[in-house]
Amino acid sequence: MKKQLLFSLVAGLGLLFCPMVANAQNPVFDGWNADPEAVLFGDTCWVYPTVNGKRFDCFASTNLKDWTKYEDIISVNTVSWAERCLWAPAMVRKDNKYYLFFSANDVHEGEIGGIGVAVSDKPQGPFEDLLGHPLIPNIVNGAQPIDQYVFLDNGEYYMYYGGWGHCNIVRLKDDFTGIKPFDDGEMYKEITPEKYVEGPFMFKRNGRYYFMWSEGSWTGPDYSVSYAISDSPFGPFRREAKILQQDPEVATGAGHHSVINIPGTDDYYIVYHRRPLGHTEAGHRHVCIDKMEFLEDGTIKPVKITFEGVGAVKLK
Ligand code: FUB
Repeated sequence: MKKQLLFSLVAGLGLLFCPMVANAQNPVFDGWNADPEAVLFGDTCWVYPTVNGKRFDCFASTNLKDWTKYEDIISVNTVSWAERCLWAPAMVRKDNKYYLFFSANDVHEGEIGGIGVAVSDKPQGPFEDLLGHPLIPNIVNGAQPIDQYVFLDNGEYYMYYGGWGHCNIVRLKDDFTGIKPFDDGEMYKEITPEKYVEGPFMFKRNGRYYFMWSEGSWTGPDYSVSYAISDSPFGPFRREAKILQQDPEVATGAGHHSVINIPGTDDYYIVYHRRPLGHTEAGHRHVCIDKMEFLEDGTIKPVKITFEGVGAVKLK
C-alpha cells in the first residue's frame, strides 16, 4: 500500500514537471541519448548520439519527426582498446564509406584511450575500428582527447576536439589514418575561445565560419552553447554570445549540439541534448531539435527550446 502511494506521488510529480503539449515532438526519440551528431545524407537525417558509454546506436529520419533506430552499431566489444565512456560520435561520408569518429575511456595522462575512428559501408554500420589504436591518444595543449568534430573545407579535413576547457584543431590525413602537419609544420593548433569547455562544432554560412561550443558543466543545469564567427577555420574566435541554454519551463542543461542546414535553403536546425525538468542524474539527457535562426547581420538569434519541436520537415 505504502509502495503504491509512493508510486502515485512520483508519477504525479513527473506530470507536474513535464507539462502535456499537444503534438509534442521533443525529445525526438525515446531513451537517454546525448551529444547528438546530426548529418544529412540525401533525403535522410542521421543522428549519432552518446548512448550508455558501452555502445553506440543511431537514428534515421526523412522528416525529423519519425525515426528508425539502429542498435549497437559499434561497441566496446569490437574496439580492442576501448573499455568505457564511448562518447560523442562524429560522422563523415567519404568515397562512399562512412567514418565514425568517437572518444573512449575518458583518458587522463598515461592512460590508454582517446579519439578513435571506425569505418563501414553503410551509415547504420556495423562499424569496424579502422586503426586498432586511437587516432589521438594524448593530451596536447591541455585538451582531453574527446568531443571531436570533423569539418571539410576546401578539400581538407580538419578535426576540432577537446575537453577540459581547451580546444585544438588538427589536419587529418586523406585516409583518416592519422594527422598531418599544417603549412607551418605545426601538428596541433590551440584555438580555445573564451569560456569554451567542450563539444566544438563548425559550419560555414555565406563564406563565414561559425564556431560553436558548450560551456558550463555537462552534469549541471547551466550547460549551454555559445559561438563565434571568423573569416578563417583557424580563428581567431571571439565569443559572440550564448544561444542555447536551459529554460525553467522546459528543460535544463541544454548543450552539446550539432547543426543541420537543409541544402539550398537558409533553414537551420539545432540538434542538442537537454535534461528533463525534475531530473538531476548526469546521464538523463534527451535529444531534441529546434529551429536556429539568424539576424540580418549574420549573428545567431537565441534559440527557443520547445516541447513542440519542428514538425515534419522536408529534408531535400
Ligand atoms: O556524454 C559524455 C560527455 O558529456 C561528453 O563527452 C561531453 O561533451 C558531455 O556532453
